[in-house]
Amino acid sequence: MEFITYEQDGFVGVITINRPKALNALNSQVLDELNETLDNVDLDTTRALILTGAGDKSFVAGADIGEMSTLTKAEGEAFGKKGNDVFRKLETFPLPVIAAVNGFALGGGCEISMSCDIRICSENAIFGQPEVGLGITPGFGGTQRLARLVGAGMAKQMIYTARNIKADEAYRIGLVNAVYPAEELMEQAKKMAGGIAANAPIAVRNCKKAINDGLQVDMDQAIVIEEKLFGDCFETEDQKAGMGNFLEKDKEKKLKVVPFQNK
Ligand code: DAK
Repeated sequence: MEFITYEQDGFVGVITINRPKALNALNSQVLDELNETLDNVDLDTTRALILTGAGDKSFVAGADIGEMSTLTKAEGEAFGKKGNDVFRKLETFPLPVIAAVNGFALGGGCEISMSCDIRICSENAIFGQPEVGLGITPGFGGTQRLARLVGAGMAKQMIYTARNIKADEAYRIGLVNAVYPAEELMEQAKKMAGGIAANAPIAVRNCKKAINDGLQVDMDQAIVIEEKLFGDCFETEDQKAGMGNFLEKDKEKKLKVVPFQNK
């Protein structure tokens, strides 16, 4: 692959968008390669993913403006679908995905980070949805995911004004969970991913599905979704070992990683 690198570090997979000359802007090839990378993640040996950008300046500076500038309506739609399909694949991926935002996260960059489960960023990170300044609306789910994450009022302000915000403001409005010095960002992302990977994988996957699916429906339906996914954990090795360790009061054993069981 030319623009995506994938490294496996224990149970954690690190996906890097690697097009630093264009500040990791998303062109069709990047989207295709990202799609293929996700398809190739080994779900038996991986428990969490980290998504980041190459270099120390940019996470993703948006969709590729050069490529988009000449699109016809039909091509624009096809490009939008390609992006939306990959972003949705990330959002519904069976493993948790942490966005380690190491610089610019503009337009499609902000949007791809919002397709991840959790966002942490470096102190030099800049978030924004500048699309209205380019004569378009956010096209990779920005109007929907930003409003769900930070509330409609704040999302509308960011999108209508096209004003970028710095890391501390992104933290204040709840767009990111934590801000770290740039040199600590990946270490902290790996620490968080490792913490997730130490827990029962089927339970973690089911939690992701319960939260995501439950947010799309009313509370009565959401509780039914949770019940099903809760029930689904029983009779797994993870559930037997996790509860058995507690009941045996074996602290050492309790702290051990529960053996992975794929379903
Ligand atoms: N696309 C293509 N190239 C980009 C780019 C981008 N988004 N952002 C940066 N680059 C390239 C620059 O052209 C430059 O290339 P060279 O001239 O060196 O060849 C190189 O990266 C370095 O950029 P700068 O020289 O500009 O670096 P600075 O530090 O001066 O400025 C910057 C950094 C991030 C402030 C600036 O590059 C900038 O404003 N970039 C554009 C940011 C932006 O507006 N992003 C949002 C793009 S719109 C849709 C689906 C999705 C979308 C739309 C429709 N459909 C459903 C159809 C999404 C839209 C967007 O994301």
